[in-house]
Amino acid sequence: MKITDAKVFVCSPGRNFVTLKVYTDEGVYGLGDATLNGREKAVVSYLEDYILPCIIGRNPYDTEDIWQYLYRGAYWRRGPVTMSAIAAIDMALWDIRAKCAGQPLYNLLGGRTRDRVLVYCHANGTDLPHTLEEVGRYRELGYRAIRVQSGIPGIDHTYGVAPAGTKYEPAIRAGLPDESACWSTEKYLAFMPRLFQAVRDRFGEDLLLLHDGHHRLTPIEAARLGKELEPFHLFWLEDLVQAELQENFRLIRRHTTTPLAVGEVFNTIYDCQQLISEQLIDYIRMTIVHGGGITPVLKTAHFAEMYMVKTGFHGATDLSPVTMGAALHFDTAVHNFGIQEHMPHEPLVDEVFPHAYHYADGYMYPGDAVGFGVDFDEKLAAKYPYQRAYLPVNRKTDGTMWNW
Ligand code: EZ4
Ligand code: CO
Repeated sequence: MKITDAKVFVCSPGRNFVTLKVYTDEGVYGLGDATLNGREKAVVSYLEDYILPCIIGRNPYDTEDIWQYLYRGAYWRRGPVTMSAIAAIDMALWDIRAKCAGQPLYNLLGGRTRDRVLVYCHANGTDLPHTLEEVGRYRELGYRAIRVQSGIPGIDHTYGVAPAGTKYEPAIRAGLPDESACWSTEKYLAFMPRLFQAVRDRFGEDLLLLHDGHHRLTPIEAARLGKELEPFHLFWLEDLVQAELQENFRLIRRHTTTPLAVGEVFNTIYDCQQLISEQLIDYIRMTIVHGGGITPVLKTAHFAEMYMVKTGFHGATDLSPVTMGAALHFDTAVHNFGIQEHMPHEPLVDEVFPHAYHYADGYMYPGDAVGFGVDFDEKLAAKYPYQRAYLPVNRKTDGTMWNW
């Protein structure tokens, strides 16, 4: 079998997605997601100008050699643009392999190790009463695991919380980044124990509770937060600190038993090998699209399994249904799966990417279609051209630039 052609599609059915389609001489095609939120066109160029010409004529079964060729052969390694582009190719080739075998992808990755995939949703409110209302609403929808984010008294606009009457969405279609987010560590740390106390008082111990700190604390502040939230038994605290320095986590770990998750911005095993081998985290979030594809993320998961670190894949709306489909097959097959983030796409996105996976009663199911079970409606997608969009940026209350 040979790769005969490959095309990149950029569409914006409510938000931007970059989708790769790889064609073969046997009429089977594969899909890959290449979306890098806020930097979409850099990946398009990486694919079209540099990678695609190198894979035409290759045997699509050679996923290992093609991955190594794209990773090693570029000389310049790693980074989100490079790794998202390589990921798209790798995903498409695994999709082709599974379709040619007439099998759902999970049967090529180890088969079923579970019947269903535990997911967590996002509840966010402008203030504490609104957040409690949202947690209650998601609990009614059947979710067992809920990420709780709340507006903080004294801070106008914080991460993960949408302005009243809108939905949280991690990119804004506009000319320039939104600079309205603002940050005060003191106010945040003072509020968090009150928030989780209120959630446990209202809903009891059964719900699995998660929270995303979005890289804003120093290690000692993160240690304090983990310690103070221990009575509320969180499922995890995510991205408390920026993670360029893996040693950061030694200090946090020394002080708290609250489980830690990190890695949605990671691109290779080298971003987390120390975190995993020193058992400084409990969940690794690097997922297929930003982690270079199925080939390397499978190796990372197997490495993590040795250290009892579980997967907890990123699954925000900026990861397309192609990634979600591939991730759900992966989640079904690997033994050390922990949880999967689920931030449902808008109905129009689901129409552009028809898929076999579904949500029911707190879990997701990959479906039994061949490949990832995700398709792409090119005609419908063409009606929604690319629109420039940025993630917001964040400053401290005195104007200092900080992590969003
Ligand atoms: O900020 O997907 O856990 N989820 C997150 C997301 C990320 C966005 C970045 O594009 O942190 O909201
Ligand atoms: Co996050």
